[in-house]
Amino acid sequence: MGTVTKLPFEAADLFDFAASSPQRPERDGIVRRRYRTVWISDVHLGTRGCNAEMLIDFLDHVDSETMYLVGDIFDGWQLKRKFYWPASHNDIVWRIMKRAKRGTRIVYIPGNHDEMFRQFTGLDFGGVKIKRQAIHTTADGRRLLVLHGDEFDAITLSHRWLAHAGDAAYHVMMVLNRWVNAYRRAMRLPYWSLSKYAKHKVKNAIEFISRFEEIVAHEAKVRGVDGVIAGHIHTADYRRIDGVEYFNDGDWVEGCTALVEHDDGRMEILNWADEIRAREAAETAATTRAAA
Ligand SMILES: [Mn+2]
Repeated sequence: MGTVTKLPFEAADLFDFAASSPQRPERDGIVRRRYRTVWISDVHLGTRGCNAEMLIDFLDHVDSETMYLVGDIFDGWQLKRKFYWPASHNDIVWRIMKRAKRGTRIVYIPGNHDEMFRQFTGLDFGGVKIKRQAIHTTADGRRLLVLHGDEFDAITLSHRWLAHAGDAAYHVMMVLNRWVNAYRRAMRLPYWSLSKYAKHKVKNAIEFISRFEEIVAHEAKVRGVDGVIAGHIHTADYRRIDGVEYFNDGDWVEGCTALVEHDDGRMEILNWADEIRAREAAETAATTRAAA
């Protein structure tokens, strides 16, 4: 009695994340990658669709000087209908706020599902700056317009059919359909049109995506910037359209992707499921080597 139990860490250490340098293992052995910039969007916190575990893993392994939250981070529409808020969704908000506290510049550009935050445009919440749009300058001096993308819905949806026939997904579907029905014939089952079922949806989706990409790129051209970064359509992509760079950081519902900028201005789309697989394979290999 009378002796003070010494904790294995200083309380201040818990908040001393700024001290961690690039690629340096932390106390828990996690190597954190460091990028110049990270863009994520379409997390849809407050819905069952949100892949929170995957995003938590991403946030635990990736650091950046600047982080853009490119809209639809929260899903206010769903939350209003049916309140759904598991602890993991809190963990994400907490991790982002913690990042702001330890010095990451965070810009939050609300989308259409979290439009309620647009009323706070220009304000700063504990280091998270809320903006309607932003211009990001890369390390090599390219100027990129950052926006969510729903501002083009009216135009995208009003231009219906822009036949991008001969697209790969459609043809794969046709081949698949033949196989399915060859099998069904062999099993004496009636014909069932997979392609007919999917054709309509796939065609419309592809038309919508390419239309969206072209319209957003056109806006960038009009604005006189070198490129544009958007979210909204849940389709990660990099394309050069009419002399303008088009980036989409994807989503954390299905794709689980982020867009990152390396220190030299090089851009990359990270598919986090692939990154986890690669990490686990490397860990297994290391364990096997150690055991040998
Ligand atoms: Mn959206």
